Amino acid sequence: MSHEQLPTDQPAVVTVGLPYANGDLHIGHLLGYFSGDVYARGLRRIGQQTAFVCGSDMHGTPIAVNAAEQGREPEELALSYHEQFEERFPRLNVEFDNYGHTHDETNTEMTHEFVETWIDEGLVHEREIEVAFDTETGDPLPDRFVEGTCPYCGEKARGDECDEGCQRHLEPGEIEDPVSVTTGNPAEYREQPHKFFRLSEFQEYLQGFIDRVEGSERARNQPREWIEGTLEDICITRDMDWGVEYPGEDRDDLVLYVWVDAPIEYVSSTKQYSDRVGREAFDWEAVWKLDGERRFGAWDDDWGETSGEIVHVIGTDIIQHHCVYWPAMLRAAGFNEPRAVIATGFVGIDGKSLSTSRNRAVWAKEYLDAGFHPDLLRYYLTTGSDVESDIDFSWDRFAERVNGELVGTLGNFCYRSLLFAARNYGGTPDTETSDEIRAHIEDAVERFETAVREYDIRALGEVAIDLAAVGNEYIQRNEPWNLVDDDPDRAAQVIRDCVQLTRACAVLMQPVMPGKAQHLWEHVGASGDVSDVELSAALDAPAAEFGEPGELFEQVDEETIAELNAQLRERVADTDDGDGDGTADDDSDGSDEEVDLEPVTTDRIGFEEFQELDMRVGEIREAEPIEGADELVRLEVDIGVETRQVVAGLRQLHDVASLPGTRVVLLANMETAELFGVESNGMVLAAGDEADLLTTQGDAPLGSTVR
Ligand code: B3M
Ligand code: ZN
Repeated sequence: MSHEQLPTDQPAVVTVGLPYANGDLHIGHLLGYFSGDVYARGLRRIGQQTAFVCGSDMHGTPIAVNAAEQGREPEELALSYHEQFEERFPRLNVEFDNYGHTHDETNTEMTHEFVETWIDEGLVHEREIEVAFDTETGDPLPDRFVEGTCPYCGEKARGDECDEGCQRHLEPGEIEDPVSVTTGNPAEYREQPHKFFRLSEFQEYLQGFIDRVEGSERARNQPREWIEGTLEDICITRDMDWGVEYPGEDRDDLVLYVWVDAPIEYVSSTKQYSDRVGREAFDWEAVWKLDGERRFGAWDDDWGETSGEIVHVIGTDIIQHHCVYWPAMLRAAGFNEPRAVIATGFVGIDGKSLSTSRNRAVWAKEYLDAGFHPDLLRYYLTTGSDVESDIDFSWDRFAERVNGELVGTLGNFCYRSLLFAARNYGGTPDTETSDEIRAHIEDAVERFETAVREYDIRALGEVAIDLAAVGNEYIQRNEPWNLVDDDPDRAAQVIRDCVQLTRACAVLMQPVMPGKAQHLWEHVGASGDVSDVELSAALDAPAAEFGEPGELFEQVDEETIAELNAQLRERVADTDDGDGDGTADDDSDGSDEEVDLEPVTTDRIGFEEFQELDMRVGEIREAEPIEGADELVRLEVDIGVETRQVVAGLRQLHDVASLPGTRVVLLANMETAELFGVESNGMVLAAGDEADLLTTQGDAPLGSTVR
C-alpha cells in the first residue's frame, strides 16, 4: 500500500517539532526549523496545497523545573519565550502559516476531545504505579524533576528520557536511583493510581503503519525495534499543576503528560489556520480526520485513499514519540496518520557537540545581530549534509561556503549574466533559449520534484547552486564578451541562455533562500512574488527589459569571522565552572545535547570504498601559523613521493614550533580547499577534540600506504 505520488489533490500539513518555551533558540534548533520551512516551501512549489504549522511547547517538567528554579510562574516564563519565538522565526525567514502554543484554548479543547474519545473507546485505564517523591519535602517529582540511572543501558538519565545513552523514553517509576533536581534530595517511589493509554492495542496497526510511512531512513527504521518488541501502555497523567487538565471526571487532580498535548498542537495549529483563512481556503479536517468508517479498530482499510498528507519534521531524538505513540494516539481518536516523518541530525560546533551549558552554541539572536542575512545560514545548515547526518558549524566554514558557493558560484554567475544582458541588450536578448540550456533547466526541475518526493532536503537546496555552476561553465566556455562584435547572434543566444538560467535559479532556490530568491527575481525583471509562481516558471521567457543588477550576496570578511570566533571561544572558556573538571555543570534549561562519545555509525562501507581513501605515512617538515586564522597552521608534509602543503586546525592545540619532525598520516586524495587564501592539498588525520595527531609506531617509509 503505497501512497499516491506528491503532489496529490488533497491539502497537506507540514509541521516541525515544537520548541519548548524554555530557552533561547540556537543553531541546533534552527536546523529543524529551516528544514521544515524548506520542505513546506518545496512541497508548495511542486503544486501541493500546504499549510506549515507549529507552536510553542508550553508544558512539561523542563519548564516547570526552570520556573521553580527562577522563582517564576511557569505560564509567565513560557509565554515570554513564546513571544520571543513568534518574533524571531519570521526574521529567520521561517514563515509558519500558523504559530500557536500548547496552552491556548484551541489546544486545550482539542486535547480534551482526543482524550475523551480514548476514554469513550475504552482505551484509557487506571493502574497503580510507582512515582517519585522527594523524601524531605514530600513533593511529587514527575519526569525531569528527577535524574538517575537508565534501567536499560546504565547511563545517567533524566526522569523521562535516557538522553545521554540509549535515547529511550522512560516511563514513571523506571529510572533507578532517582534524585530530585531541584533539592538534590534522594527520591523515593510511592504507589499512586495513574491513567494509561492502551498503546498495546495498537501493535498490529503500528506494524502496518511503519511499513507505510515515508520519510528519512532512520525515522522509518529505528521504530521497528520498539514496535516489534512488547508495547507497554503509556502513562498519560502527572501529579503537577502545570499542564492541560485530565478531562476524565474521576481524576481532576491530574494533568496530562506533556507528550499528549504537545503533538496535538499540530492539529490545533492547523485548525487555527483554517479558522483564520476560512474552511474553503484550507480545510484542517480534510487533512487530519479520517472518514467515518476508518476509525479505531478498522485498520485493514485501503490506505491508498487516506485524507490529506501529513509530514512531520523532527529531531532524531523524538522519533519514538512521532512514529510509535503519536500514530496510535491519532488512530485512537479517529484521526489520520502521518504520511512521512523526516528526522534531522544534530548540529556540532567547531567539531564538538553543541552544549548550551558550556555556551558552545551559536544563538539565533547572535547570528542576526552580526548582520547576516538569514538565507545564508538556511543554506549552510540544510545543504551541508544529508538530512539525518549531523552537521558541523564553524564560522570559518560558514565564510568559506558563503564566499565560495553563494558569492562565487551563484551570485557571480547571476551578476555577470544580468550585468552583461542589461548593458548590451537592456534586458533579455530577443531570441529563444537553446535546447542545451532548456534541457539543463528541465533536468533541474525534475531533480527538484524528485527531492521533494524523496524528502531529500539537501538535494532540494542544492539544485539552484548546481544549475548556477552549469551556467558559470557555460558562460566561461562561450565567452560572449568576445562574441558581441564578431558573432552578435551567437552572443545574444549565449546571454539569453544565461538570463534564462538566472531566472530558473531564482525559482529553484526559493525554498532554501526565499529572501535572496525574491531579490534575484526582481533583478531579472520579473514581477510579483517568486513564491507564488509554479515550478514551470523556471522555463518561462524572462522579462525583455531590466536594469543593471545589484550584488546578490556579499563576501563575508575575515575580520568579522575572526571576531565571531573569538567571541565564541571566550564564552566557552568563561563558562567553565572552575570545579576542576574543565567542564560546566549540567544544563539548566534541559536542552543540553552534550555527548562525550559519538555512537559508532551503523552505515557500513565496503572494502572497495575504504580503498578509495589514499592515506600515506608522512612527516611534517615545516609548520607556521596562518595569519588571521586563530586555529590554522600551514604544514609542509613530506609523503615520500612529494611534499604537500596542508592547512590544519592545530594551532591552539599544539606547539607549532615543535610540529616539524612529527610523523603523521595524510589523506592524500582529499579534495583541495583554500583556507584564508592558502591552498590545502590533503588532510592530516587527528583524533578527538584535542586533535591528537595519528602517527605510526614503527618506521614505515614515508609514502607507505595505510590500509
Ligand atoms: N517540545 C522538544 C523536543 O523534545 C519538544 C517537541 C515536541 S513535538 C510535539 O525536541
Ligand atoms: Zn538508556
